[in-house]
Amino acid sequence: MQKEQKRNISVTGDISFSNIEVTQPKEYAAGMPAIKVALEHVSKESGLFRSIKTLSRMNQKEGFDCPGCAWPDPVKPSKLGEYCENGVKAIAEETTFERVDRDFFKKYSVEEISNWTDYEIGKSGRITEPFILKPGSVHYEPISWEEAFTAVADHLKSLNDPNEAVFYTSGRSSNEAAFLYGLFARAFGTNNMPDCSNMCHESSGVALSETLGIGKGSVVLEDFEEADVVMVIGQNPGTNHPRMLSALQKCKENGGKIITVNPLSESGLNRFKNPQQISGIMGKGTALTDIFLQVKINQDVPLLKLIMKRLAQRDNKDNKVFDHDFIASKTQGFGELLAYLERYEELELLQLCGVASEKIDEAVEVLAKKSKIIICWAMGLTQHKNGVENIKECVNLLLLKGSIGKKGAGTCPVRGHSNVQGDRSVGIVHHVSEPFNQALKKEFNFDPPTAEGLDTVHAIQAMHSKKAKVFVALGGNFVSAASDTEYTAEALQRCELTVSVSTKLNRTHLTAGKTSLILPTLGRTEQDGGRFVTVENSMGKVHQSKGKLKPASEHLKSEPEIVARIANAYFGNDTTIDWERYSTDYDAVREKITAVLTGFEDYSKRSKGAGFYLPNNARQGDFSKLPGGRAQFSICGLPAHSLEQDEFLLMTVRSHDQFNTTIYGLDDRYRGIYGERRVVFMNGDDMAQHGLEPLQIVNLVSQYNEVVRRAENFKVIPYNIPSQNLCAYFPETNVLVPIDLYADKSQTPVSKSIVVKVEKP
Ligand SMILES: Nc1nc2c(c(=O)[nH]1)N[C@H]1C(S)=C(S)[C@@H](COP(=O)(O)OP(=O)(O)OC[C@H]3O[C@@H](n4cnc5c(=O)[nH]c(N)nc54)[C@H](O)[C@@H]3O)O[C@H]1N2
Ligand SMILES: Nc1nc2c(c(=O)[nH]1)N[C@H]1C(S)=C(S)[C@@H](COP(=O)(O)OP(=O)(O)OC[C@H]3O[C@@H](n4cnc5c(=O)[nH]c(N)nc54)[C@H](O)[C@@H]3O)O[C@H]1N2
Ligand SMILES: [Mo]
Repeated sequence: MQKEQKRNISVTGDISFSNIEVTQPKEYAAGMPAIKVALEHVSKESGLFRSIKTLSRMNQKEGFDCPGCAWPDPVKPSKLGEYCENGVKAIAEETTFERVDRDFFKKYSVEEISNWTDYEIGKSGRITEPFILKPGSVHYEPISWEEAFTAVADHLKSLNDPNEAVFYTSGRSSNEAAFLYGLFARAFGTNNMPDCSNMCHESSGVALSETLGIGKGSVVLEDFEEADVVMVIGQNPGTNHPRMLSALQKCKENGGKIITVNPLSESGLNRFKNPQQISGIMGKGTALTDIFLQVKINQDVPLLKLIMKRLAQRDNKDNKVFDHDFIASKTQGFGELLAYLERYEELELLQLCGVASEKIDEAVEVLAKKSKIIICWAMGLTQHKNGVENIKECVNLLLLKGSIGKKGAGTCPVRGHSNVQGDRSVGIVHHVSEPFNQALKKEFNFDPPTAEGLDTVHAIQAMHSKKAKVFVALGGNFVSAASDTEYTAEALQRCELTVSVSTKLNRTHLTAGKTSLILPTLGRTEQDGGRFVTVENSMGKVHQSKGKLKPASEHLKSEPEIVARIANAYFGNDTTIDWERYSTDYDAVREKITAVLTGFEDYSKRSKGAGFYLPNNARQGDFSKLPGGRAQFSICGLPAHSLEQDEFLLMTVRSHDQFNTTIYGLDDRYRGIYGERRVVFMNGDDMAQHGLEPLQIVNLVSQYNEVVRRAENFKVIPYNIPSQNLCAYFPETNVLVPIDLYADKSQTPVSKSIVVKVEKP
């Protein structure tokens, strides 16, 4: 037999430059330019009239949930529409007229497509029917749905052990699809369910579970109207959760203060012109941030320690800064925390965090007097070696102030994907939960596996060492989202079979296993036989989502149907689960979710309209399940960095024109970058010290344990960023993150503090 040729796939694509234009960063977010840019995107991709019709259904009670971020909808949606510029771009991307069909794959080989940029790959359009890439072949070919399901089933049957399969989930799947998928993985016999959370808010989940007894946030949207102070730490809502700016605006209008902690002064947090209000479009807008603490990358713990030390100094019998009643009745570890804070010198903490002492005093002054505090955070805290402790330190501050379990206060980990929280609630977890397993057993009469499964990082390592052989992805773009791109690509290519349930073409389809299948699915906006699905927003509210548009192709299937039919093909008659029925009867799926999980009573009915909140003990101030029945203060050490003079810490962030690995365009308007993504933001003094001119071309080089990794061709942009800190976009820089560099306990890749050198080519 002839030996199969290895496919020659590029993991970076084209790295040459486009036409860059640089301006000053913008002073405000949204306003007229946001409307203009949003309309340009929809007009180009999917036609203006069709889009306006679509947008009027978005985030409305009978409509569909925005496929962008997970920020909740207000109880009374705006008459001007409840969406933002980046939600509109997400819709434009999904409703595009472009198609990846038979002709496309006949014309372009996977090798050729892999040389395109991610932007060009994504813009090829919606996938129209199932495709297979056969061993040794470089062209995808059409395959019928039946044959595709049989192919997956046959590969799964050929495995020696169910743990040789990996079932990845990205957070856009509905609760129904995710529940069926988790059920299938467990019935098949594995807990290998890595998901995008592992790269995202896993650190939040771990920290919050250990301290407050629930891995989710405690606030609801209305809390922003009552909050005295909102701290926004390590998050860029202007770009990634634009509708959150309206909540911050309300907080300000009601007299609240906003404290921002970030290495960058992000435009969206400076001033907001609300595009849903005439005054926002025409006027000056609302100033948001009152106090900006420009922290150095990953030095939030020293900063928070300083704040708490100074609060402690002010706290005495006559002037109570801390909520001692709350601390005494609801918490554990207060004395230890205070004693621990004593061990640190002010000067050391000041030097580490890089924030001016007076600025910290301003924040302390505000925090001392106020008691309703919300802390919001996202990837700026989670994606570090000490990601879990970053969040525990935020919880410490909230507990000292009694800011948990009451109105206008609490934790707000701002979630990423629109249903990442729901997917986890209904069972996409690689950990084992004994009660969940027992409930599944009772309801479906099989024995769920009891061994811990693989998360993202460990699934990649298992595929790389050929311990795992089949990779199935319910959405997402695994190779570009994960760390160590070259290594991850190799891991996928070593699989016998890779399967992607996808709406659009992406690089993971190219870094394929020996055999690869693309199973095309309906997007959120599209009709699914009159059925609706359900999703959970960032604040734990579950509600329905119902697509309205004609599907991109008549051959698409819904995610629940694809999952159920894979299961059906695998099990045949040998199952106690009615897969056939679940493939189309989502009410029946929801009944099963009700049966195995708490909080989903009367599910189908309650998810209509405004939806319902899932139980949340932290919101109720109930810590009875924690040690001693109390919320836990934590002792957190300092992050360890000792940079050489020529080393930098690099954070990899999102531009204003992308959704994760989906690149909407080449502009990062708020930061003043147009037409180019291969840029690195650098402090002006550092540039002078290293003899670098604006727009000079450099390579970024990381070296961990002797292994050198390189991301080539970046233009240097002088920017307001702390010294020895750098910022560049993901996924271009994921090649720099070693696979084994991840956060303690949560195993989230360290994408926000990579040690690099800047090399002149
Ligand atoms: N339009 C759009 N919306 C999105 C997404 C998208 O790509 N596009 N992605 C979605 C997903 S999955 C997620 S998880 C969220 C991500 O939302 P964000 O977390 O806001 O996304 P990032 O761009 O990673 O931004 C991280 C922010 O943290 C700051 N930061 C980095 N390191 C540190 C640090 O050490 N300390 C502090 N204090 N700040 C730091 C950065 O300067 C930046 O402002 O957004 C979701 N929404
Ligand atoms: N360096 C670095 N790396 C990071 C991050 C970072 O900040 N820095 N952030 C991390 C984070 S927070 C996350 S969440 C991950 C994201 O990781 P993923 O969720 O895996 O990646 P996405 O780019 O969101 O996935 C995009 C693909 O999803 C598919 N898709 C879109 N809509 C649907 C749908 O409705 N159904 C289905 N089945 N498929 C659909 C499309 O084919 C599209 O190409 O990346 C992580 N990686
Ligand atoms: Mo995320």
